[in-house]
Amino acid sequence: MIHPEVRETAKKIRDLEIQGAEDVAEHGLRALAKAAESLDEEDFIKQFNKNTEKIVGARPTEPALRNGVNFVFRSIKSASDSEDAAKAVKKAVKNYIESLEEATEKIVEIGSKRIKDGQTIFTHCHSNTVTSVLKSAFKEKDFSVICTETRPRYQGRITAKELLDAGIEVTMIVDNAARSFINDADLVMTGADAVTSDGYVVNKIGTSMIGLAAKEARTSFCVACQTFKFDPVTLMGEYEPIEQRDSDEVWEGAPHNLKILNPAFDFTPPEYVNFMITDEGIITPYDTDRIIREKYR
Ligand code: RUB
Repeated sequence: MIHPEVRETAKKIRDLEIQGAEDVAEHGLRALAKAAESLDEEDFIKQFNKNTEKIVGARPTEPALRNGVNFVFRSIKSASDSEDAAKAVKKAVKNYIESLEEATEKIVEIGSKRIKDGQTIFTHCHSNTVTSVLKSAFKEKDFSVICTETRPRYQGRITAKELLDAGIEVTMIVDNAARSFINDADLVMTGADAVTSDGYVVNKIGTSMIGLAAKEARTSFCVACQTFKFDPVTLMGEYEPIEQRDSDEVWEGAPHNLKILNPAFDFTPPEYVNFMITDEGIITPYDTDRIIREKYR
């Protein structure tokens, strides 16, 4: 049985009411902890599995959530009964979320030092990690932000509102104007949903085009991201899945014979990324392989 909390959270995640990899992981795991409290004693593992599949399936390109789910599963291995297992789930979820939040705090501390007075920072989509870095930096420094609108779901508007509310000057551009404004920026900062063992950064569709423009314009490009988003399965040869979303997001009522493709994310190659701001400090995408081996094996 799928627990109502899991069903509802999975829907909110799929509909982007809950968005950004960190929030997806936190809400998804909290729903699983809630579900664990009332699962059938006899069939606990089977039912818990079904509930995790529902949450993880809501957005397949989210290793921070998947790594969290694996962490939770490891914690229930030695549970003697369903009550014990539910307690273990709750504790593991709490520990994982705390670690994720601590990682974000470290990134905020390190990342805000990278921003200087008078700079213009360019960002894409809405990353809680990036906006947290920017809001923290703004307490001591004065700078402005260019943000894309981020078609088709306009998450750039979330970024714009959040930064404006913090008092930061924000200019919004359409995604296609990225090349025209990249020279006005001192630094591009994006978040990430996943990072593969060979250093490819998976983030909102359009990130790789901005990375390419930044490389050509010699504008520094960085990614603010928790190492919890590094995907261990990519070390074992698996491809990072890219979520394909509904064509209605691109054109509702489009001609029926028109094929519309709507991938949610793309891969930015490591050579476009100057540095990454992580809970392990400033690294390059080429460090991903080492960190995955240390953290997940
Ligand atoms: C959001 C997006 C964000 C990452 C990181 O895409 O690409 O940059 O998820 O976010 P969507 P955070 O709106 O489709 O979820 O730093 O908050 O984890």
